[in-house]
Amino acid sequence: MHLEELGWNSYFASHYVNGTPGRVALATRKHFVVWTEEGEVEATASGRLRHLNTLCPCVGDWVLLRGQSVIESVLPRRTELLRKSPGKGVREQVLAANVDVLLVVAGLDGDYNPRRIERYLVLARDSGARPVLLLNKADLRGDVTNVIRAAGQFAPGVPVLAISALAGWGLDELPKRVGWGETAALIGSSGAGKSTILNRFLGEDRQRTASVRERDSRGRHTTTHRELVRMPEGWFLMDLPGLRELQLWADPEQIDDTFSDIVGLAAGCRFRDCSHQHEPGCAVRAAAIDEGRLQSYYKLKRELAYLDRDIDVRLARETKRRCKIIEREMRHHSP
Ligand SMILES: Nc1nc2c(ncn2[C@@H]2O[C@H](COP(=O)(O)OP(=O)(O)O)[C@@H](O)[C@H]2O)c(=O)[nH]1
Ligand SMILES: [Mg+2]
Ligand SMILES: [Zn+2]
Repeated sequence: MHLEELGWNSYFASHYVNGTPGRVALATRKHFVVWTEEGEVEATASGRLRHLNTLCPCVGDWVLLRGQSVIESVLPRRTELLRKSPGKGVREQVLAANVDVLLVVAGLDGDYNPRRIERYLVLARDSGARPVLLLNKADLRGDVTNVIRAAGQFAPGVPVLAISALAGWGLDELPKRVGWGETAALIGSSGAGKSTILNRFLGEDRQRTASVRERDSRGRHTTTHRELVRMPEGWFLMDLPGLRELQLWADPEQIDDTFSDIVGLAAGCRFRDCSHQHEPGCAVRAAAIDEGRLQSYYKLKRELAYLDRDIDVRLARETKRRCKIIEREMRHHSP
């Protein structure tokens, strides 16, 4: 298989040094499945790489292999899906690399929540991928046209598709959004229907996919790992399962793209620092922006501002610690 068929392009070529280029199709803590021109190989990370914890290979990455099975380096990523690592501490977690189209899946059932979708859209925008909103379980709703129209309000500029993965309709539109050699990833709350969508694309015919490693008793693809799956049309699909919480790790500026309607209106407020609460001449109030959406905008802004501050505090602490170590070592070595 040619590298281009795996998504290789001039960007990655410009960073090529030496070794065998390959794409990480599946990553666990220590083992990697890598696709190369010669085929699929099982690889491990080199000792050097394992000690640089920032550049741990993840699914979607382009890597350079030494010999047949040692990952020597990770090529710079074109896009990077990040979230704040769950639990205590201020740390980022890379969910996937080099995703071109991020499919934000939301189920049109009792769990439907525009505020959560906004959160995923901020992540998408920050990653550099193109977002597409998939409103799944449309079979449960009679008023799909209205739902799509409403989604257009809180997801300005984002293509919205209503689909039913269960009934199998609406999905034909999807491959048209993803170019040849491009990679799409499914993201969204548990239960939204991501696995059902992936199964639809895999179809009954198991030959459709290059690698299906895990199947449950009913023969369905069950994703426990994030894994690249190649579609016969030449694009890639990846499920990002198991995100029980999505804490953002993004540049606060990135919020503005997701809330471009509010930002656009705010330019017309009388006061430059308008809080859009009770000020006279407030264009945001005048436009009667949905209150929930406005609050969501503030909440995400605050969240990322706090994150920024925490990162600064942590960096300061880390720098201080390093300086102390260096000072101590210098004292140690001075005659
Ligand atoms: N009514 C309806 N149910 C669906 C649809 N897609 C998925 N489901 C159901 O929603 C549940 C969760 O689906 P799953 O694909 O496992 O969600 P995931 O957690 O996002 O992977 C399952 O019971 C599916 O059968 C759909 O289009 N319509
Ligand atoms: Mg799933
Ligand atoms: Zn205002």
